[in-house]
Order: sequence, then C-alpha cells, then structure tokens
Amino acid sequence: MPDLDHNAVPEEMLESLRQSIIEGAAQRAVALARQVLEQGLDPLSAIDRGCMPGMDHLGAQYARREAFLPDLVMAGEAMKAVMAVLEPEMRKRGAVRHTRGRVVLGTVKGDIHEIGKNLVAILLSANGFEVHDLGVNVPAEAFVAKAGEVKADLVGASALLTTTMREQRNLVEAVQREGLAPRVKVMVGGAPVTRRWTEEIAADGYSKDAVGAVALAKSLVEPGGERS
Ligand code: B12
Repeated sequence: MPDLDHNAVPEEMLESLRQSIIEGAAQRAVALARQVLEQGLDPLSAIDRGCMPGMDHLGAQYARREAFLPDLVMAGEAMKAVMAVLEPEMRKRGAVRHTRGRVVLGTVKGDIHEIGKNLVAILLSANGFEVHDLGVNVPAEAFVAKAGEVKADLVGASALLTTTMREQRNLVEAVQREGLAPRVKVMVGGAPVTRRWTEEIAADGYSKDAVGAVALAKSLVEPGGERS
C-alpha cells in the first residue's frame, strides 16, 4: 500500500466539503463533516477550512451574478445542517467557536414579511455571527430587551411595507434611549429601505441584500469598521 500523506486525506475531504456547501448539497455536506471528524480533524478547522471558504466563494459569485438567491438559500441550509453536527462536537471538546458578533434580528412591528429577514439570518450565521432571530411583528422594545440580554453587538430590523418602515426609526430611538448606542449598532433593510432613509433615521447602516448585510455586519463589528 502506498504511503499516505496524513494531511492529504482531510484536505481532499475539506475540498469536497467546500464544494458541497457551494452546491447546497446538505446531505453530502453532513456526511463529509462526519468523515472529517472521524479523520481526527477538529470541528473548528472543519468550519474555517471547509465551510467558510465555500460560503465566501458563493458570496463572491453572487456579487458577480454568477450565483442567485436560491443558491444562497440552499448553501445556507447546507451550512445549518453541518453546524448541527459540528457544534455539539465543539461543545464536547470544550472548543469555543469564535463569534464574529452577536446579532438580534427581526421584522418590525406590524410587518409579517420574513423571507428576506430569514435569508439575512441564514447568511449571518453561516458567516460566523451568533444570530438571535425574534421572528416577525417585533416591537422596538423587544429588540432592545433581547439586545441587552444577549449583549448584542448589532440589531438588524427588516421592514417590507412603507407603513412599517417608521418602526425602524422607533428602534433607532429606543436603542439610543436605553443607552445601548453607540456600542450596539442598528442595521436596517427590506425592499423599500434606502440609504437616504437610513441616514434620515440615523441608523448605522443598510444593505439592499443579504450578502451586503454580511459585509455590513462585519464592517460594523470590526474595529475601525466603516459606518455606512
Ligand atoms: C411574499 C410577500 C408577501 C407574503 C409574505 C410571506 C412571508 N412569510 O414572508 C404575504 C403574502 C404574507 C404578504 C403579505 C402582505 N403584503 Co407582501 N409581499 C410579498 C412580496 C411578493 C415578496 C417579498 C419577499 O419575500 N421578497 C424576497 C426577499 C428575499 O426580498 P426582501 O424581503 O426585499 O429581502 C432582501 C433585502 O431587502 C434585504 N433585507 C431584508 N431584510 C433585511 C434586514 C436587514 C437588517 C438588512 C441589512 C437587509 C435586509 O436582504 C434580503 C435578501 O436579499 C413583496 C413584493 C416584492 N417584490 O418585494 C410584497 C409586498 C412587500 N407586500 C405588500 C403588501 C401591501 C402586503 C400586504 C399589506 C397585503 C395585504 N393587503 O394584505 C400584506 C402585509 C401583511 C403584513 N402586515 O406584513 C407590498 C408593500 C407595498 C408597500 N410599499 O408598502 C409589496 C411590495 C407588494 C406590492 N407591490 O404591492 N406579502
């Protein structure tokens, strides 16, 4: 039997794991994640070297219009399935996953549109953020209470109706009133939301899509991150 380079086996598997995330093949990704663990690779490396590069690659493809919304959704679901395997293993080994930041997310009061918000949640968690999704029809006070409870870095509010956008203003004001600002940043989104509206209500940033939301979140939590 030829000598095997011990690193070559996991590396090859990691490449397949990356590929399965890009393709949104959840079952294959889960099987590969299990194999990688069996090979002795630690779960953190599986995430950093297998899953994240896959998500980054797809994000770049999306920006170049070489991948589309359903691709992102499927990759996000595959990532979620893999995390369900890796996270318990990390806890068992006492490994602490580096969190890019804690985000409290929801659709504002009076609004039940959730598809875009869910996509933002999936991509943020897939990219290393700890997401606390409060669902839909969320009053400003609930965002603020949760942000305090989990020591959030970011609050993200989605609004799809011109009539509910004003709840985003209420949220910005509540965050300021409760003394969470400027440590806790507010990002807003949803089809009717514009940069102009973001500036008018003094939110910290907005993005027109979920990939942009990830970039925005990174820039807001990283030291020296730009306020957009
Ligand atoms: C699906 C849909 C529904 C579904 C929602 C199902 C669900 N579970 O979410 C149902 C049928 C329930 C619904 C109900 C209503 N809807 Co509706 N709905 C839509 C529709 C067709 C698509 C929305 C959608 O999911 N888009 C796809 C996602 C992926 O895009 P997105 O939400 O914009 O999210 C992206 C970005 O905006 C951004 N983003 C989103 N959130 C966030 C948050 C942050 C923090 C960041 C950074 C980024 C970000 O990233 C996302 C991903 O890329 C839109 C039309 C449209 N084209 O937008 C109308 C639309 C939003 N609805 C509309 C209306 C009027 C209603 C109703 C009032 C209808 C009625 N008379 O009952 C009710 C409102 C109920 C309520 N109280 O909320 C209007 C709003 C008009 C206006 N200007 O206010 C629209 C524009 C349709 C229209 N042209 O008239 N709706």
